[in-house]
Amino acid sequence: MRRISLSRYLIEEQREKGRIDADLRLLIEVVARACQRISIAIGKGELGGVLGEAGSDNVQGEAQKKLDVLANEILLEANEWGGHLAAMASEEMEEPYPIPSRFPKGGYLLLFDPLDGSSNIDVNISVGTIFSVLRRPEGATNPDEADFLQAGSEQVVAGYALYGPTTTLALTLGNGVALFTLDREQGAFILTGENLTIPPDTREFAINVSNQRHWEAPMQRYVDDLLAGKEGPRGKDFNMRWVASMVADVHRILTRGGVFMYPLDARITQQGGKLRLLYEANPMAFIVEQAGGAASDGHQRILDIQPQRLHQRIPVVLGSKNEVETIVAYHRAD
Ligand code: AHM
Ligand code: MG
Repeated sequence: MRRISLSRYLIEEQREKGRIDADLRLLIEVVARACQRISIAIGKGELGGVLGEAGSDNVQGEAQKKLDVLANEILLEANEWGGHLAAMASEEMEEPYPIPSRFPKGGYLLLFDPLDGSSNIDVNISVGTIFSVLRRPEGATNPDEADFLQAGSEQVVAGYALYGPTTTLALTLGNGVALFTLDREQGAFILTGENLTIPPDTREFAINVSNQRHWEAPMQRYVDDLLAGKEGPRGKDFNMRWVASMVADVHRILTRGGVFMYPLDARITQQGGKLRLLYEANPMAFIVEQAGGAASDGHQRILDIQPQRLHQRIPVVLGSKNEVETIVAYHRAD
């Protein structure tokens, strides 16, 4: 493995392979730099005075943590002046964030969940940042919500930073998935994995099983069959893992396979699910597909869904391809 920096990786993707343009390269560099700053803030923990509640609610009515707010500000501030973006949208903001008029505008839209896994911040468990990049639609000089409503298959770049024992950055430019590890002394992301591949079969699943009684019938049946193990219809034992930070759960799947599920639940039917389509499900689905896995809402491919709203939520099933297909078959049989 060539231990090259993210900067060099991106230069090669631009110069030799022509896969990205200079603006997209700058965009990814800036997001990665913002993630480094978030990583430093998280690493200080209590000593940095960043733990605990911010005392406000976000657009989804969820209590914001200080780090949710800080990570959002870091990403906005880092990305607003470079000239590569036309607008941004975030889990933490009701409306899209326009690029201030004193700065030039570019051809891309950036969406993010600045700090995913908020319930894990105060207990020193891994959290992450998820991001997705779309093209600014032709003629959209001041992009509004409608300009962000593009199917996941339109994404040009997606990635996440995982703030765990090490900080890692998974990135897809639509041609496989590369992994970078933050070298804290150098202050640079270094390439540590290329062409990541999710094994098609698995014996590991991730779901918040405490919600089982609220799920729809096919998901209840599927998990019952997993729990029945060797003696059940699946004929093998399954292991369960649930970090409750989607980034960490997806990263485990990218590393060794598995399925991750956040299904529809009777208490959140109105909302359509728990996870957000545009800045959680879509970027993760893009990454997982690029690693040979699959991502579905139980019925259709996530990347094919036409979004209706910026903060739309959907059920999510993603990971090892054959297992995702098995889950879709349970839904079809219903
Ligand atoms: P968040 O964006 O507010 O942090 O919520 C999303 C998180 C996911 O990271 C995780 O998979 C899920 O919510 C955990 O939910 P639960 O607390 O129900 O286990
Ligand atoms: Mg989230």
